[in-house]
Amino acid sequence: MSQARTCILVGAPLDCGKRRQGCRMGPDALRVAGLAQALAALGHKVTDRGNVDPGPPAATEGPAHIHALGDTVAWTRALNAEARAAMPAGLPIFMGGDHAISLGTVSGVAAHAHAAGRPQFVLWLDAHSDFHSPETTQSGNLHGTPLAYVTGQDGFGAFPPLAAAIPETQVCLIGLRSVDGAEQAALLRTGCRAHDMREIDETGIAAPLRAFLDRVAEADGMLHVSLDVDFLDPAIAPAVGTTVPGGATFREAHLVMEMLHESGRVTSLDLVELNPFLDERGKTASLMVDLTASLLGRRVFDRPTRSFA
Ligand code: EXY
Ligand code: MN
Ligand code: MN
Ligand code: MN
Repeated sequence: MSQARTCILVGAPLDCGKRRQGCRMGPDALRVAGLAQALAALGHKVTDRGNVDPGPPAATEGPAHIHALGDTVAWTRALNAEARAAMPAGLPIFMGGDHAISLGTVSGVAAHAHAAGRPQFVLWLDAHSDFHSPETTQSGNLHGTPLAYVTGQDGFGAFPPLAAAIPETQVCLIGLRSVDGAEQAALLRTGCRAHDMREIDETGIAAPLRAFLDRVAEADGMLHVSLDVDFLDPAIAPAVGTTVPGGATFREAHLVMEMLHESGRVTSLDLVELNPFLDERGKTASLMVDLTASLLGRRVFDRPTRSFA
């Protein structure tokens, strides 16, 4: 087993980034599925900071069709502060809650990296690009906006100003198969590396990931991984409200996590969109735990850490 880490579990039962409810049960489902025990069994020190309390909704204005804007702004402030506090203490694992948690978690880790003078990179594992702004979203669901916010796109005036926007060239998306027109246009204007499942079908999932990890290593970067349940194929991970057929297979997902472990670059993690109300006897929650264990070093056969630089 490689270096023991201090893993800091943070519950973020945010369930207001969309209308279908259930993600508020995500943190406890991951706890019941044995996340802490799986990491401790690998030799890591695990602390659970409980669930974040976002406080009252923020008094804010925004487009009328946006769902729960005040609540989501309050969550963003609270999770940004939680991320800044957790980063110096170890590897924070933010347990969602829907993907709107990343408005706060990713902006917080980016603020920490900026203060430390380190470049922040983001790997977005998701069927969706989550690259809408409150002005471009048709659904009004803010879980479809976090990556646009943390890279400094326009339209987030209701949200806290960023301490540091993440350069789009330091963002890699893998697993895409549901991207709206406005998101495509916005992504094309940026330097984000966006890899859809058609490309993965042709090249395999390792090629674009290895190229990205080489860049993180060359820059001596910090890497935040944001894992949305719907990155995975619905057949193996049904417990999410936004399933899209043709997702990552069990082995593709574990390969990604194993390569991330071997890179030695991961400094923070989101586990999002788990809706236990839609699960089948906990199989999705258990898979998310197993994938996190692979990210933290679980192997059939131990192998030297391979440098990607
Ligand atoms: N692009 C669609 C929307 O904006 O509503 C779907 C977004 C799904 C977002 C989930 C969290 O990944
Ligand atoms: Mn997402
Ligand atoms: Mn998604
Ligand atoms: Mn820009």
